[in-house]
Amino acid sequence: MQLFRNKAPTVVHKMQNRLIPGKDKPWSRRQLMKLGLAGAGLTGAAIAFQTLKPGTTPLARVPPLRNFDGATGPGMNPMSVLRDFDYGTVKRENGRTIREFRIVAGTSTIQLNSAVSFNSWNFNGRVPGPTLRAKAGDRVRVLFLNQGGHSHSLHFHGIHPAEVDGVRPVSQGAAAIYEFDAEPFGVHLYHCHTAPVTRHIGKGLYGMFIIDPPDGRPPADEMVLIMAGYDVNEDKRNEFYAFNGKPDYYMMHPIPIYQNQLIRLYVLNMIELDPAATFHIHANFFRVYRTGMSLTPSEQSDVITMGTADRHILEFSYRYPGKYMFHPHQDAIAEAGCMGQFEVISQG
Ligand SMILES: [Cu+2]
Repeated sequence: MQLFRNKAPTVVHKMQNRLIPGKDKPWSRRQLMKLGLAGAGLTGAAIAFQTLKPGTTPLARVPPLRNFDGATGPGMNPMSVLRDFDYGTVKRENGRTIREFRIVAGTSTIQLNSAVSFNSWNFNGRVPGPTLRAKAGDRVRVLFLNQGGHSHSLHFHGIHPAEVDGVRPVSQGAAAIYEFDAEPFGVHLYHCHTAPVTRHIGKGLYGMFIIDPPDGRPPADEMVLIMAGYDVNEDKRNEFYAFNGKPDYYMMHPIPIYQNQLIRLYVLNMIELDPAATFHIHANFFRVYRTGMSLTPSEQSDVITMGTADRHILEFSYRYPGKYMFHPHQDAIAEAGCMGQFEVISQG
């Protein structure tokens, strides 16, 4: 068993793009010039970066991941997406915490099954994009570089001024900075908002944006599940569905969790072209924190209906060891790839 500190950057996100320096290093003035960002409010020098220190948070028990195949292409592994939280690089400016994220739009191929590959448009080489995580009241600064084959943008959900709402296309090779306060706390999302938006999201340009409450949440084994669809023949219908990018992945590779351990799921429905999807777990009930905007649950259920862009925190623990499926209760969606299972490991 491994112990992971809750609310800490346990996994270092590996940037796929060489233009972008490691997250602990500042962008040099030269790199900023190259990206067209110099003079846009950033001073390349005198930026002291530091990694978020986890502090003295209690511990949650998280099973180690056994060997899982990485055959889905670089950055396209749902198991590495699952518990990967990008806390950005943190620095202080005028007494405030600034959390800086780097997002690069690009293209790469996802193998949906042994026969079908899909030319994705994505953020940082992965579908879904990185799960960005801040604390309520932080200042969020997102450095966006478009290296994709089309114009793209970054539109965040949350409360912010119009000029950083991300509906203005950023052309190929260009960069933009989006800066705003992290509010309100909850589970949010970001996605490309360049028309036709359905196509840009359907190609893979979306990710989760978590704003933690000021005092955090109780320790838990936290994970992200994002539902999405793939319209591979462009007939305005989804032929495939997936959790975290890859159809049926968690059926073939069950998610290990411990018996009686509090699980905190951050669930987002990013399925375009279908009006809604449900989310159901087997042999259990979850507590629902709608949009993650409360510290007390509003209801309990074993199935919840989510329109496109709906997202919630679902908490539960499994009493008995064994394998338990989770999936939308619309079986046509589940059987086309949006299905997975937990493997509950005995604590006896
Ligand atoms: Cu786009």
